Amino acid sequence: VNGAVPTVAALDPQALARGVIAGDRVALGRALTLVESRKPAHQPLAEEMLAALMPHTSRAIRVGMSGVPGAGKSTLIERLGLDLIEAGHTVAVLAVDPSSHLTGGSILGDKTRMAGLAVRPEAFIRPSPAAGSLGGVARRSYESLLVCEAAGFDVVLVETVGVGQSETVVTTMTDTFVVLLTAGAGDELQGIKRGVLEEADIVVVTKADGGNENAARAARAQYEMALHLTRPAADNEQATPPVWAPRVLTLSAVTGQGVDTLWTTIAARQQFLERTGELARRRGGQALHWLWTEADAAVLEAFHGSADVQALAATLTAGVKTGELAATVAARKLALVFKP
Ligand SMILES: Nc1nc2c(ncn2[C@@H]2O[C@H](COP(=O)(O)OP(=O)(O)OP(=O)(O)O)[C@@H](O)[C@H]2O)c(=O)[nH]1
Ligand SMILES: [Mg+2]
Repeated sequence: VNGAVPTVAALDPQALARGVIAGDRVALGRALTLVESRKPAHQPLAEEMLAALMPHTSRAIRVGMSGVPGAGKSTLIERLGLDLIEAGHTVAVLAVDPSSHLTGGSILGDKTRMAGLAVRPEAFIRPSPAAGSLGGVARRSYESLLVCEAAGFDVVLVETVGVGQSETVVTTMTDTFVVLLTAGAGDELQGIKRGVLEEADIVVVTKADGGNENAARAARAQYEMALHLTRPAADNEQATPPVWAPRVLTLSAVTGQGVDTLWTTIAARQQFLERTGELARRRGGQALHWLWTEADAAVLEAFHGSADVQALAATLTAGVKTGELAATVAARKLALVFKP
């Protein structure tokens, strides 16, 4: 399914877009490989294809799932995904993992951990693009999400590893941010960073099974208390902007108990977002975020690649090192010599 991108000459971005929209899985795999590609020759083709796909995007429920390694993200996504298919949905699973350096792909979102889901024709699982800067990996995942929407999936689940700064990056591309935690690991509060709870729309205490139910319920109460210190306890749709109060749930991805409540909570939040107009506002803001992130990256790359900048830098650095020239003054000289 991870269709290789044919040679540039053989690539027809319009035909690829038509294939994606028609639900052709080979075309989808190729389209995703194209947006993930770093080859300069692929970029204009990817851009033309995305332009053709854009009218078919923005149709799915977009959910981000974050949690430390081993928290149970893949197991939950498999369970939830299978339940959603049972209910008539189609599900795409993406991953954002900048730490991955395994053969250009990621263990995150690995199909072997979602074996039941991977074989379903109603599902599509795409591992994280190759390791790189967080911004670079996340940008590709954002484009992959758009491609999957154009392919007709009505739910997109994005798995993100909860380490470094990557845990909250899914909030720049999803409607609902689910944070997975477990009880009994001594991690109730410590180990989980404040910024993550600040951003969470739904907190899930998972692995509530096999005698772990009481610990999970206790952890849930603790997280609820902690959340209420900084977050509202009830929704307020009249406020500007409207306020969503984070929910805290317990569930087991192994027995399946509580997974239905997670979905009804995600669906309730989606209705809240639509009712209040927040969905369009949030997605518009996310699109602008990616506009400026991408523009910044492009300008920075051109700046560092500029012969003028490199030549002037070569003459300025010695003086900056010895202190004859202020670093800040040299920096402005470099910026002024740059002509795109
Ligand atoms: N008992 C129990 N075990 C679970 C549950 N969910 C996941 N596990 C187990 O926890 C381990 C890690 O689960 P994964 O789903 O791979 O966790 P992950 O968060 O995707 O991990 P990474 O992708 O490595 O970040 C596996 O051994 C699972 O079988 C659950 O609800 N109950
Ligand atoms: Mg996983």
